[in-house]
Amino acid sequence: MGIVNVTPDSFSENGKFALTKNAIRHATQLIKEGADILDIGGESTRPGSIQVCVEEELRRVLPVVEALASMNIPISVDTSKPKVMRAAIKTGAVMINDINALQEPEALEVVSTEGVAACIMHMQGKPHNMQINPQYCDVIVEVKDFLRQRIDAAQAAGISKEQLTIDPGFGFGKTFEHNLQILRHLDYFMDMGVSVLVGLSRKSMLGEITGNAVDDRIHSSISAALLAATKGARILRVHDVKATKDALAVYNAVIGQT
Ligand code: YH5
Repeated sequence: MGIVNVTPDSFSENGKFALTKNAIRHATQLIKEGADILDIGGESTRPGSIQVCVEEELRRVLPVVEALASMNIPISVDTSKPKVMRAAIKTGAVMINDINALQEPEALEVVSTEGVAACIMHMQGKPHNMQINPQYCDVIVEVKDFLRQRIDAAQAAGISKEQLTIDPGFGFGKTFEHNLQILRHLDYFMDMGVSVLVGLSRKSMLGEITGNAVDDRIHSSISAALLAATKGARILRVHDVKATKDALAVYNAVIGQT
């Protein structure tokens, strides 16, 4: 899954048109690099970030979804807002990637009635406060319990397990140690009857390990992606599609599978 940000802080140049144009150009590049899914996001969810309104998120996301819908690649939309979900699906998106695990009123209903795929992610707190003091008794148990509850809620709303993907949410209300523990024990998440998505690409955990700044985390990101894959992750949400695909090709050639 290639990451396509449609947020002003991702680009030095400004203006609404440039934002759309850059996102489409970047998405086209990721398709060339071999992405199997593109994840389009119009709201920054980095630690400390603030929310944008529905209208602004729609202005950012919809033109990009529309341009990519005809390009023969499944489109995921990174949003927590049911109105954005519905509009994006009408425009051609086939997957909802919700860091808020479909907890907004009507989010479950949109996914259920539209029959699209959905990723439900664990987060402790909200983006504006999640990294202030994350605490768990047992991070694995607590993240799993939350995801199990959300799978149950989704099924009760008429969503099948085949539609669902779970994600432990690296960096979302977790300390460095919490993130390490989750990656170390990622195999524990493989017994829930749903596929697992992992987003580690360029995240601060890799910066802490290597001492590298965010634009110099490609190699550590590949290492993390491969570790996650060996432990059973089925979808890797990444910035560097070609490098990740090459690493997976070597792994698959040796270990088998496709
Ligand atoms: C995720 O894990 N993450 S947005 C900080 C970085 C680099 C990257 C400091 N959306 C996830 O990618 N959706 C995001 O450097 C996500 N899983 C799912 N499902 C944060 C991000 C990032 C943050």
